[in-house]
Amino acid sequence: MTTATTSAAQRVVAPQTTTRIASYLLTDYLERLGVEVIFGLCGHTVIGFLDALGKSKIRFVSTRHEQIAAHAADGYARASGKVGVVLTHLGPGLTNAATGVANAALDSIPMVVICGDIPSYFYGRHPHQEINLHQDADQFQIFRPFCKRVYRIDNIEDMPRIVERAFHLAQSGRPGPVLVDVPMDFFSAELPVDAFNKTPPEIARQGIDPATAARIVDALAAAKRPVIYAGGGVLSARATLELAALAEALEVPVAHTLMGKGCLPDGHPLLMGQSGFWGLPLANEKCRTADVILAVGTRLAEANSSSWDPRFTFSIPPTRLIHIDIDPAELGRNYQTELGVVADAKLALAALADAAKERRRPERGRLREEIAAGRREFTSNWAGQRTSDQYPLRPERILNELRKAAPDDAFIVTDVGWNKNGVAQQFPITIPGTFVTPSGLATMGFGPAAALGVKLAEPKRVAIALVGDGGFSANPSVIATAMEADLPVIWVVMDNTAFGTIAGLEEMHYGWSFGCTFECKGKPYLVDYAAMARSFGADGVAVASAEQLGPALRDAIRSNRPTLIQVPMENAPTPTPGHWDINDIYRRGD
Ligand SMILES: Cc1ncc(C[n+]2csc(CCOP(=O)(O)OP(=O)(O)O)c2C)c(N)n1
Repeated sequence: MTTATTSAAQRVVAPQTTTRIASYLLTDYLERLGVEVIFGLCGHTVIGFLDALGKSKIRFVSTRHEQIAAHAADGYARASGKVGVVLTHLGPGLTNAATGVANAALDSIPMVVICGDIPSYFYGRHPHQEINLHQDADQFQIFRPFCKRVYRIDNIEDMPRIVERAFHLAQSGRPGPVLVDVPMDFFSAELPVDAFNKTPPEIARQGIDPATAARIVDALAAAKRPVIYAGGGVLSARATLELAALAEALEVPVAHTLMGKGCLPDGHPLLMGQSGFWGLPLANEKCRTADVILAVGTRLAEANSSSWDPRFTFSIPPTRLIHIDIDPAELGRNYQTELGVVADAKLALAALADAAKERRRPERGRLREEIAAGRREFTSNWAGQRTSDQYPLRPERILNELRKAAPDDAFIVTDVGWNKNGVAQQFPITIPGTFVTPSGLATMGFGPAAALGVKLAEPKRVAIALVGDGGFSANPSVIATAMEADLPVIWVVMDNTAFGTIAGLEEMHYGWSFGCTFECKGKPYLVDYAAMARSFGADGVAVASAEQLGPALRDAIRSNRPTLIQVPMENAPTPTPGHWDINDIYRRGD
């Protein structure tokens, strides 16, 4: 600072404002924020950033498709609890990434997407790959419906502030993706060396006040048929121990959503299982006939609520609903809600469990026996299939072999199809967070790519992607990335030569599966996925009988090499004890 009283000598020694190229300052800043990996794909707009990234401590995992980068960052975020970071080129890079980013958004995954854009001084003149049909340089708007915020940096001086805001917003409240769109000349611009001088605040999580906690505990304790309904928010808040403490203190049975699977270890005497269309009859029945439901960290979304039809999963009212969620928009949206609480699931459940411990545990008669019997009875429906030697294999046999071979703490990453629905319904998970699945957007292509990020976050643990042949072949270049980045992921491809789930649905309603099966010249189109894996330099195993699957899985786990196991499978539907409204829509003509 120069003032009238500053001496000439002082002026001479005053530090000069030094500057540095912005991309180097940006990578330094990302390092300071704890970013350890960025998933992405290059383009002429981002090589200025890549140059700095390559010289930093941050790892760059280069994928062959931006959707893979976004899913891998998503998987990394789920397994590590940190923000997933994605780097994309403009235009096609950004549109390719959109599916992965939208999938993360609908599953509330913290993510920051850094995207290169056209040079700022060419806005609107249609330089190479600019999207400007409605507004100059408005490609960033493509992400608007599924990002918490989209930033285009219009002044280089704003870069530090915007990047700080992006990391703050991605993680705070209900987590989600934020876009930072950077005109490529800004990566090369100069900024003062201390420009990135502010980091995101540490955020105190929102708890629940004692009076509200007492009111909820009173309601559960006094209820005749209470249910705790756990969503993915319980897992992302790492609140499973608090959930167990509350359920046990008040002897309340627990049902869960797809994302809530793993909220209590399988075999816990109060765990009923998933509700809804692909749920368990026991869970649907207890939810439907409950007098009080405490829902925590859930959207009460369609599939798990049997399209909100009161005959199947939830009948609210007369059931009284108490709902705790971090996002006020979720409260009261689908059901009449007696009490909504905006709070962090971990703090809220801990407070409830503490308040509950002071009460006498209510007498619930034969509840635990009923739960055990209900689960046993449902499982007995496919007891034969679990050990069936048939070839192509029964999907239940595949799950059985997988559960026996995979360590308890292995990550099971699914895609969509039988894999997701079957695992959610029939596969025991004992360690919270080991089931990773796409719920809200439920896109094909998630599983094979998300497993890469999961493995990177937890390199010592096994990561197995369980996927259909449709979902896998959407983007087989995940194998190249696994090889290049040395990520020994296992892909189990459940090969029914079809988009099987949809083929089955069409067959059920229309008597054929036109447009849903893989055919070539009128015959099933068989693809050698195992050979495809070998061509990438990975291991590839084609299972030729049911008994080969277990050893193939164990070998793959032992080898610690990227391995694809191709398992021919019957296209059998997943049981659907609940309801999905779409089934009433289809009409058949002649
Ligand atoms: C990108 C995308 N397109 C379409 C769908 C609709 N869809 C849901 S399940 C499914 C079939 C998946 O086939 P596959 O991966 O082979 O698994 P399977 O159903 O045979 O178990 C499709 C097409 C989707 N979820 N995502």
